[in-house]
Order: sequence, then structure tokens, then C-alpha cells
Amino acid sequence: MANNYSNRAYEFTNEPKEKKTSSLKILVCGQLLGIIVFIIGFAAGLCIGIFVYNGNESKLAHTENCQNQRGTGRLEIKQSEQRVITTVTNDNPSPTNHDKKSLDNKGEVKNTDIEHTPTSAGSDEQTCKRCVWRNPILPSTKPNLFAPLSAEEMTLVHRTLVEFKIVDVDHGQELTFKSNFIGTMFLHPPNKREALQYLDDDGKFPGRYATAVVIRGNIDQKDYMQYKIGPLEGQSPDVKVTQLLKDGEVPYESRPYDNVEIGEIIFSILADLDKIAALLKDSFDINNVYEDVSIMPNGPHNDGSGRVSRFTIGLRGLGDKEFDFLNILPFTGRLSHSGQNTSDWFTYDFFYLNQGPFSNITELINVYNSGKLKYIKYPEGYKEYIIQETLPIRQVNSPSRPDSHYPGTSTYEPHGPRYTISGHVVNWMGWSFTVSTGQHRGPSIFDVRFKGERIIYENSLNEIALVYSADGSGQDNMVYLDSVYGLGEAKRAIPRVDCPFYASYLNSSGWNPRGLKASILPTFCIFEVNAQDPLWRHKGQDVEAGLNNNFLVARYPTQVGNYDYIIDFQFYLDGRVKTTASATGFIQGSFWNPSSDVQTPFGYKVANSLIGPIHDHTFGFKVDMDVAGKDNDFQLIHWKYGDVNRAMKNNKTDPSNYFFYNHTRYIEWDFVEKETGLKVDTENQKYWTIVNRNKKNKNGVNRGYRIIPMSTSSQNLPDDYPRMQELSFTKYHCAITKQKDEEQYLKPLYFPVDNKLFNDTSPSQLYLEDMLDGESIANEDIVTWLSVGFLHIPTSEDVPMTIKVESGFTLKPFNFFDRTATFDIPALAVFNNTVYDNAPVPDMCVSEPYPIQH
Ligand SMILES: [Cu+2]
Repeated sequence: MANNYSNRAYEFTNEPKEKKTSSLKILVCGQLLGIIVFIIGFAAGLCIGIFVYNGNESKLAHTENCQNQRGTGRLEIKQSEQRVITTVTNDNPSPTNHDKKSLDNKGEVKNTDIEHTPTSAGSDEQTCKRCVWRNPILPSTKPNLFAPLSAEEMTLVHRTLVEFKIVDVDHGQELTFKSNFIGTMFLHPPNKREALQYLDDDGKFPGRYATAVVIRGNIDQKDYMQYKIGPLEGQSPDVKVTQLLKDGEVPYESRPYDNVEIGEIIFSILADLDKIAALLKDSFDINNVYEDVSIMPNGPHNDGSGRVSRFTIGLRGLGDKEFDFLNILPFTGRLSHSGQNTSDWFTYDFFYLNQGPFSNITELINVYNSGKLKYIKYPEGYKEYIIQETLPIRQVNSPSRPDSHYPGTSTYEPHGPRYTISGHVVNWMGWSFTVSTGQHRGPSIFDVRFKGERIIYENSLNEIALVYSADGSGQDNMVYLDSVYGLGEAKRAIPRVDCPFYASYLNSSGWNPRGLKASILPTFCIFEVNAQDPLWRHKGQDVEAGLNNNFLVARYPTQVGNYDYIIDFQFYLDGRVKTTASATGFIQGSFWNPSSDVQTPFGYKVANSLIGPIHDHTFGFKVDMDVAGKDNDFQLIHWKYGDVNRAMKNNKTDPSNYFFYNHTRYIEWDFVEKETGLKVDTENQKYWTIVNRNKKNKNGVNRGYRIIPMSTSSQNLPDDYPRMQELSFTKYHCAITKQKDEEQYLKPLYFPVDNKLFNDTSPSQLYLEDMLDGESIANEDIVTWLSVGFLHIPTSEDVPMTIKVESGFTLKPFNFFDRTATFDIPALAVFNNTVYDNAPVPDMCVSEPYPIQH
């Protein structure tokens, strides 16, 4: 690429490489050409197909199932698969298919196996056997404590808060700054003691409750407030409302962005930019700021002197509705936006290519007009170029990879799903659990049991933190804590990308404050995976045995800003639960200053005018295991090295002289007695286990589970880092606390407020660091807070898309069972040429997406 600096302008070219003829027009022409070729090819294929079909009619008439077809060739199978795929493509999961209500209504499902009858006739359907299909949906018999809020419950919460005169926005009224309105709402988890009494001891149903975030912009002491509302299964007059924060505890000026404010912020900044249209046209080929510009506010910050956002400006390579994080401009500023009167708001401290600060937009334009501003010069038509570079679509000019037009390997369910779903409760191969989501924190699983025994009471994503470093005003030192933006904002899963076509979907829910209604979307997908590898195997002279690794996935895909996240809860046949957290999507870029090197202290140049700023991703989970009961201990097992006497000092037998070397490895145990935070220490390796001192397996050993983090990163920011209170959970890979209902999350949603202002330690202001206050955790109900993640130094391969990066943790049985937990499942067992057992052999057949997904 040739970026020239002449006079005072850095000139960028559109196209760095040989693709100089590429443009949107070429793209469109290429697509048109492709369509024409496709039509011709399709017509020719149809003629050939008709000929082949007619010519082999008698043969196909006897082809009754896919096994036979396999022998007669692949054409029929491909036709059949194509029909199924077409069905799925037109068959986005319906928001109401799997929600509790519709399941209940449609739940008169017979448990007996059924042959599914295809809904549309086609010649291919007569030639390929359909898989036996079993409807996994069962009626839900008991109210569920942990399911996400339903649409009806959200409506009840809204109506109740209107009746209590806490909320003053009702249908037909506009949302304004001077409104008291519900911003978000989510399930308020039950008191654990009451929940266990209900689940285990036939105690009474503790009731379902919601937390509602209310922005109180229409009272004297304006603030951000949370309320607990419920019980939601009761009648309206019985519903109680409890205020969770003190009046003014989170002042209005310290609230996170709300739905009214964010639009006004963007409009205010755009209105100012419109005043410098000439500079924007000359420099960035921007014709209309309202159509061509993206505004990315960062904040709000409040150091006591007022509410401020920093902002970055970008071009729109993804159209009018999407933020574009790959086409960042070297143009930033600040907006003071205290109060409710937008005419009092003002922009200031503008930087252009790190020149500044200019106290206002007029000063900037004056410097530009004086010829003293070094500026960037994009060529005309740059917008078309960035669309082409930014959109994640196939490059039509590149040759296709061989056979890439055929579908890849697929999986089918020969006997239908082996799981059942009742409400939000999933059962599979001895596992049972409830999946849930909340608007801010995202996905969770509750009451996870294996073969009837509870192992996990709660495993919830709580937060995702990103700390950026970038060489650009406005983008330096950015910190994102994504829960505030809504890790659980209901998003629709993408069938056949996020989840296989045979997956079932469960709804997530959120509150739409402008529409005054719930947003219910099928987000969680449930499906069984054939990992195509052995879970275990052994092959000897006379022994051949093994079990294929099948596991169940409850997957939650979502998107927050530039990044897409996929959270998996995976359940294995041996009692393991693996939780993975992955990031993909767009990086958030920063402008590459043409006077910089292509390798900077903050990242590499990754595109024409872009640096990929370094950052990390830390996923914070709350994991409340109850191992053989709720009273547990956290035990460290140290992996040590030393001489034999040292190793055997605590052994009951005498130190011995039979060791060939006087060097050995050995293990030592110690219980963690008090609340603390732990980090992975690769030099002094340890097992982290949760054990029950009161329960032994048949070998007399404490029953336990082991926590195995996949973490590859650790926090290197010091305690005096300005945002460390909010980020305190990133300091530890595993922190252990005593379970308390008031310590529900690892940090609050709102921004830090000074506890001293209120002269107390309100539980609502607790951060993980505050919870680690030295209480005893010996033989107690303990909670672990697991933080896993990765460092990200973006490279060229992250543009336009970051390939999925994964972290997570596994919870693995550790003397929990008496022996390997899989020997109640049919598996291959051959001994002395006698087959004693085998896994069921699947019929060849074609699976369909569930017919209930209309
Ligand atoms: Cu990243």
C-alpha cells in the first residue's frame, strides 16, 4: 500500500494490493455473474437429473432407505439432504416454540416413539428413510425456580410498578429523561435455603421474583434504583415490591447509560460534527454525518465534576444499523452530558490525529482552515472500499476451494433426541439441570444433578471484562464491563452456524423499555454431540473395549457490540461438566497513524488504516457446587518434589530404603480455611478440589470434584489501577467465599459509588474483593468465583473476523464415584473373541429439524 505524506496530508489509497479493480460494483457484477452461471447450471442439472431419475425409476422405487441408497450412489442422499437444509433455512426457530407457555399448551406429547411424517411431498422423500423421531418436549409439572422471566411475568412487574406509582411510563406515553421507567429486568434468584427445602424436602415453593432496574428521572432526588418484585405466580394484589437500594445510593449522574440518554448522546455529537462537514468531506470522504458516521461513546465517567463520555468516530462499513469497529477515524472528543437538559450539554477536548486538545469544534476547524492541521486524506469512494473490506462475506474474486460447494460432514439423530425438555429443565443420560438467562449477566445453569445427586447449585456467567490499550485519544485505557450492556440481551441463535440443524431452542427474555413489553427470543440451543473420539478405550491381545464420546451441549450465543460470545455448558457421560466461553466477531480497532511503525507498543497494523489494540477478555463465573451435600471444603492438593523422607514424613508406614533414587514426587493436602483468592501457579502446581469431609466413597475417601481452569491469562494490572475495584474479580482465577444470598453476583451492575457517602457497607455495593473478608469456609456452603480468559494481540487474521477463541473450566469427579461412572451405558466389550456388549448401532436415516419449529 502506498500512503503518501505530502504537504500536510497523509494520503491513503483504497487498495494496498493487486486487487485494484475490486470495488462494490465488481462485487455486485460478480454476484450477478454467479447467479447467471448458477441458473444455467441449475437448468442443466435439472435436465440431467430428470433424465437420470426417469432412466433409473424402477431401481429407485425399490430403494427404501438410506442404507440402500448409500450403495446406489450419493445423488439421492444429496437430494434428500438438500431438501432438509432448505427446510431449515426457511425455518428460523420461532420465539414461541419452546417457551414455557407454548410447551405447556403443545405438551400433550406422547412418549412413545413416532415415525415423523414429512410435511411436504417430494420424490426424494420416498427414497430415503426418515429417522425415528421422538419429541423431546414434555409438559412441565412443577413451577420452576430458576427459569428466565416469562413475558407474562415481565408484564406483571411493569403493571405492578405502575400501580405502585414507582414507574410513570405506560402504554402510549413517550419515554423521556423526565420519566421513571424500567430499564431492564431479570430473575431475582431465590433464597438458597428455601430453594433447597423446596427441591429436596418438599418445602413450600419459595416463589418467583424479579429484579427491575428503574431509572428515576422524575423525582426530586433522581437516581438509579433496583426493586425486587413478587411473588410473580400470585395474583396482582399479592405482589410485593421491595426497594433494594437506598434513595440516591446510585446517583442519577452515576447511572450507566440509559435508553433515553444514549440516543441523545449520539445525536448531540453528530449535530456538532455536522458543523465541520467540509473537513469531514475533505479528510474522510464523508458526505453526510448522519448517514456515514458511527459514534462510539465510552463511559459514562464521573469524577465528581460531572458526567462525561469520551467518544470515537468511525465510518460505517456495515450499513446504517450496525456499529462499525473496523473503520475508526483519528478523530475523538468528549461530551459533557450532566443533567436532563441536552441544551446544557457540550462537546470539548477534540483530538485529530492526536493533535489537540481543541477546546471546541470551532477551534478545530479554525486550525484546519489555517493550514496548520496535519490531516488524513482518504480518496473519493473510500466508503465503497471499506464496505468491501469490512463485510464478512466470501471474496468473489478468489478461487473456491475444491469441493467447498458440497455440504460438510453432518450429524444425525438415528432415534431422535435422547434428551427431554420440560419448561427450562433438561434431562439427558442421567443429567438434569435448568437453563436460565438474565438480561444483564447472560446464561446460567441451576440445580445440576447427575444420577439424581446435585453437583452444582448454580453456574452463572456474571461478567466479561475487557481492558484495552491503544495509541489514540479516546481509545486509550478503555475498560468494558459487558454485563452493563447486557450479556443476556435476548439475541436469536443462528441455526446451523451456532447450533446444528437438529438442535432444540429455549427462550431467553429481556425487557424492552420503549415497547413496554418483553423481548423473548430462542437463544439457548440444546443438542447432543458425537465427538467422534473415544471417551475411553482399551485394546489388548484379548481385550477390545471402548465408548464413543457423546455429550450434551446447552449453548448460549450472543453479541455485545463488536464481539460475539458463545457460552457452552457441556455435560459428559462420566460426570464432568465443562463450561466454555468463546469470543469471535469484530475486533475494536484503533486508527493506525501513518507516521507510526506497523508494530506499535499497543498492537500491529492489521488493515489499511487500522491497528488491532491489545486487550484481554476475562470471563467471570459464579460456580456454587454442592458436592454430596451443601457443606463442603476447598482442598488444595500440592504436586511436590523432594527426597523420600520428606515425601513420607506423614506416612503411617516407616520411611523405606527401597526407592531406587532418593528423589520422588509426592502430594500434600491442605484445606483452605478462610475466604481467599487463588491464582494458577504453574511453578507450584496444585489441584483445586471441593470435597465433602462428611461423605466418603466406598474406598473411604472424601467425595469430591475438581476444578480445572483452562485459563491462559492472568491479571498484571496493579491494585492501584483506577478501575481495579470493578475488575477485582480478574485478579484471581478462583476465589472462594461462604455462600450468602446477598452476595449474589461478583460485582454490581452500576458504576462504583463511594461507600463512604452512605457510611455503610450495603450489600448492593459489594465487589468480589469486598466479599473476601476472611470468613471461615471450613465445612460450609462455599461458592467459587472462577475467572478465565485470554490475552488478545490482534493480527491481520483478525480482520475482518476474529476466529473463535476459547477458554473455560471443567468440573470433574474426584473420588466422587466408587468407580468409572460410565459402566451403565452400552459400550463395546470384547474379551477372548466373545462380544459381551456393544453400543447400539445406528440405522442410516435422515434427521429433520423438529416439526414443532414452525
Ligand atoms: Cu479480543
